[in-house]
Order: sequence, then C-alpha cells, then structure tokens
Amino acid sequence: MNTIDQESALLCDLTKIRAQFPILHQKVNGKPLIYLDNAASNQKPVSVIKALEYYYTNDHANIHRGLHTLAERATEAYENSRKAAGTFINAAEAEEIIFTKGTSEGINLIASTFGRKFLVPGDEILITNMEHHSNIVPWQMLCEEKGLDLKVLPLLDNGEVKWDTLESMLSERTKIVSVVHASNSLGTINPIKAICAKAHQVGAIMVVDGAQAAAHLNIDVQDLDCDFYAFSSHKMYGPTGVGILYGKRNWLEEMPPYQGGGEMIKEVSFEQTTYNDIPHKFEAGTPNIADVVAFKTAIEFIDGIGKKTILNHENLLLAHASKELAGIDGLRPIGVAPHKVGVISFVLEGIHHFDLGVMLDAKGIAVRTGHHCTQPLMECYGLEGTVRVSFAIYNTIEEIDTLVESLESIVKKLRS
Ligand code: 7TS
Repeated sequence: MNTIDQESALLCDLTKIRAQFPILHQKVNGKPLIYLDNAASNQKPVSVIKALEYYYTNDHANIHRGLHTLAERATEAYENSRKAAGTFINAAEAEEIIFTKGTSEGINLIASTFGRKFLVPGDEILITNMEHHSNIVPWQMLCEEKGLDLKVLPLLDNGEVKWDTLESMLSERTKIVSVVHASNSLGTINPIKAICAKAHQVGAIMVVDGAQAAAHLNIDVQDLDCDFYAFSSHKMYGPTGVGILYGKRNWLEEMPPYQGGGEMIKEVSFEQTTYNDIPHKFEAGTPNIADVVAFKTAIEFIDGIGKKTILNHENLLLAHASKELAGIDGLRPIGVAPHKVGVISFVLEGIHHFDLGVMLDAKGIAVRTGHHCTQPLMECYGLEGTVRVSFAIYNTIEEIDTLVESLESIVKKLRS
C-alpha cells in the first residue's frame, strides 16, 4: 500500500471507530467538537460505557468477601481485569499488578513503601527535567522526610534528555531512577530499556511513569526490565479512578504495605497483625470495583484495533500537524525530538496561551493550555505555559486542518 492508500484505509476505519464514541458527536459553542486534549484524558467507547452499566445492572457486590454468587462474579471480573492488565504489559504474573487510583498514586505508593523501607540519608533519587509533578513531588516529600538528594537530568533544546550526562549523574548512592516513558508536555519518548540497564549497573531500581505511553506504545515490562511501571486507565479509553502499578514480585514482597485496613491483612489482633499476600497487601479497603472491571473492556478496545495501527495513525496525525502548524506565522513548537508520541506543544508570539485556549474553545476545539503539571520543564524553556494538542485514535486529518485554519484566522485577526 502506498501512503495515500494507507491514509484512506485508516480513514475508512476511522468512521467506524468514531461511531463508537458518542461524546464526539456533539456541537460545542455551535461548532462540531474537535477533541484534542487526549493527553489529559481521552474519551470512552460505547463498549466501556456499557461494561460499567452491565456490571452495576448484573454483577455488583463487594469483592473477595462473600461466598454468595454476586460476590463471586464481581471478584472474578475484578481479578480478570488484573490478568488482562498483566498481559497488556507482559508482566510475568498477574500478582505483580496493583490497582491504584492513577499514575500519581502508583508513584506515591513506591515512595511511601519502597522509599521509606530501603532508602537512608545521603541516598539519591534521579529524575529528569521533563517529569510530570506526579514524578517529582512524591520524591521531594521522601527526600525531605529521609534526608535524601533529588538529582535532575537536564534537557536539550529539542526536548530530549541530555542522556550523555546519565553516567556521571549515576553513582552507588543512586537508589531510584524514575523517568517518564513519554512526556505529556513535549511528546518525547525516552529510551527506557537502556536507562534501566544503566540504573541496574549501579544497583538502583528503575521506576517508569507510563501515563502517556500506555495508550500508544507497546509495553513489555519484562523486556524493559523495569522494577515498577505506573499508568492510568483514563488515558487509555478506560474509566477514571483506576491506576495500574506493576512491580517485580521480589520488591512487592519485600515492601511494607501502603495503607492499612480491610483486605490487606491475613489476621488482625491487638497484639499482632499479619499482612496479606501480594497484590492484596497493597489494596486496603473496597477498591474501585466497577471501574476496574470496565478497564478490561478498554484494554480489549485497544487490542481490537492494535497498538501498531494506533501508533501508525497517530504518527500520521503528528507528522501532518507538525508540518501544518510550522507554517503559522509566529508559532514556535516546544519539543521536536525525533521520537515522539502524538503530543504537540507550542507558543504563538504575542498571544497568551490562555487566550488562545479560550478562542479555540469558542470554535469547538478542546486543547489544553498552561504548564501541564510540568512547571520545572516550563521554567527550563523560559515559559509560563504552552498550548498543547494531543491525539487519539479517533482524531482525523480534517480536524487538524480545522485547528490550523482556526489558528490562522485568530493570528490574522489579532495582528491586523
Ligand atoms: N505522569 C504523566 C506523564 C502524566 O501525563 C500524568 C497526567 C500523570 C503522571 C498523572 O496521572 P494521573 O492519572 O494520576 O492524574 N497528565 C495530565 C496532563 O498532561 N493533563 O492532565 C493530566
């Protein structure tokens, strides 16, 4: 197939794919909605919405507790989601999957448990300058509590990490290396497997923030050889309030529990409490059962299309948008690394990003503006914020053309 055939084949499927997303078929401010804020949270296919309805209509009960039929059904559905999540990232065992409420909670869990148990004053944690606040603040809190040092790998102008500084920043004091797989503000994809190998050489563990990778890139935690991998269901066509934390069995077994309560114990007495086996040791209280159950349907949605097709399509959108946006007078893209997911950040000379966001919203176009929870990254580029467009499988070339036309007309009006 040549490029044009490929495009038209994808566009044919796109009609079918878009038909599965009811939310997309509405007008916002009198204009057809163009949803380009997928890095913040993407939309849900009918199958996921129906899975939630089905669960509450037929199967709901509390899990792991009752012997009655509904409790068994709910438990089975919940545990099937765990298995599906494990398979999705090629974990060696389903027990290595912990459900949290999001990527943020996953990283906080590692800091609170692994960090508290294994790190001592003088130890170092290494991150990069492109991290989301979720992969900065939990480590800062741990550093403050335990007298540790947070080290930061610098960035190049194009939005890549200056990886040639890695070896000099790693030492036997480095205990945790925590890096984003794909940046939410720049789109940059980081070479996680190579970083893992380097971290392990000095005896550090490797944590990966996979929030922006899970819906787009093939993830194989065994091949990456990372120790932890955290991601969020709501950024991969699934419900909000579900996070997935993968951890290698040996660490999860050695780590103390995260929170205390029901489910995470074997036996409780006032003298002594014994903790449950993994993964239950890390899931105190009644979890977000319905959303976890429907998360499996989101995985099936992604697998049904295939990561390869998703990535090809989003790469097409990325290439087209990058080219067309570059033609707009005064537009400066922020983050032009050669390997990127479908995220484009930019600033427009003389126009505040918030104003642009409001003007685009008036035209039915949803983008994110601001610092995108990456303030240190913005500071590094001397910016307060950017406009960010981010793609999902349901976005089209026509939507990008409308975005570009809208930006051109805004620029023309404001500069005339
Ligand atoms: N890490 C990265 C790279 C992210 O992009 C986000 C959310 C998180 C962690 C936190 O995920 P959560 O599900 O726990 O909230 N990113 C964004 C964003 O770019 N715009 O809104 C949320």
